[in-house]
Amino acid sequence: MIAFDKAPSLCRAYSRDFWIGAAVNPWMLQDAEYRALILRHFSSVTLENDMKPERLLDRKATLAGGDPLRAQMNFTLADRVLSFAAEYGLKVRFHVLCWHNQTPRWFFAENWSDAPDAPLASRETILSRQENYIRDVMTHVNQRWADTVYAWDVVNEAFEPDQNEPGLYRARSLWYQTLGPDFIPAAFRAARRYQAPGQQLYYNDYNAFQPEKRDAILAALKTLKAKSLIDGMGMQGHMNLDWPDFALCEEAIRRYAGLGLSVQVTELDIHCPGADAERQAALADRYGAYFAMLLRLHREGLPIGSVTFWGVTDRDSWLTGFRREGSYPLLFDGEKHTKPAFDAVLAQPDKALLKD
Ligand code: 9MR
Repeated sequence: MIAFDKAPSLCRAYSRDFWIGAAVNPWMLQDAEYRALILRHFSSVTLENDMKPERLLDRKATLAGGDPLRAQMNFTLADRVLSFAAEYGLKVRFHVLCWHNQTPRWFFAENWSDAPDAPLASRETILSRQENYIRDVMTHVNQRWADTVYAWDVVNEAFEPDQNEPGLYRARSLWYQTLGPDFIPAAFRAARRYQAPGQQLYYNDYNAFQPEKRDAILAALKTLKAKSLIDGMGMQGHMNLDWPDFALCEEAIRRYAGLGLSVQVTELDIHCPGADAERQAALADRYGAYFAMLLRLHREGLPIGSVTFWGVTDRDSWLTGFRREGSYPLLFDGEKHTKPAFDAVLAQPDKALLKD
């Protein structure tokens, strides 16, 4: 357990393999220690919340704009992080364009109404709003930061086996309710039009290793890939100490890559319900085994481009609030000291080298 600034750089240790990222929040960039930690150990960042539609969309400005098909956005916070990243040479994963969650209902309602029971707008209206939203966001970002953003989460979490919908589509999504399964190809078609050269378009989901869900995702991505609309699969990677079996993760990575897609781990964390030495040692073993697997696959030639942790320290992890029993899931503790899990992850590239 040493201070973050005494430890060898994590992203440098992985520089011949993949980018190592973290989900960050704009406030961290105002904090000298967080800034230093991020710049030392990570080569990629994702905004944890501030590029989501709920944060970008501005209803007042949309109403004032008077266009029923074109929403207005406020990019103040997103721009701040993008210009920080560009200044310091960090790469950015853009999260996220189309998601059922954290997109306000008014975006789907007739006349942009925010009444809870307002009728949903027509299919044609939503298709135009989707196209306009994707165009306006991507054009704004790419005007100044085309070289900084390397991947776009175009669609997130569209499948949900628990809802028994044909194709396992998430029935309760307002994207699905207004456009049906077409919302996915429509989103990717728009994103292809406005992406900058070199940027990759991703589908992103959690539990993407689970066979039933994996197969539903694979079926949809195969069609997208056949039309050259997609470049990669984002496997979020929210895991536990004893779940899932990494053999399932490996199998899934091979299947997605088998479609000709790149694979990124986009939201990695391993829920750990205690800060005690025993559980933190178990966490370290688990992270070590996971990165050993990723390195083995990468060195075998699988296109794994980046691995992003969902948070920076245990104190800022979403799991700390989400899990009633508390959680200590990341590589740095609340004091920004490295944990055994950090050492385990840091050690893997050298270990893999010995095996080469
Ligand atoms: O970490 C995010 C948390 O701060 C938000 O409250 C939450 C709300 O939906 O979203 C969290 O991030 C999610 C990500 O955007 C998509 N995959 C699951 C992540 C964890 O819930």
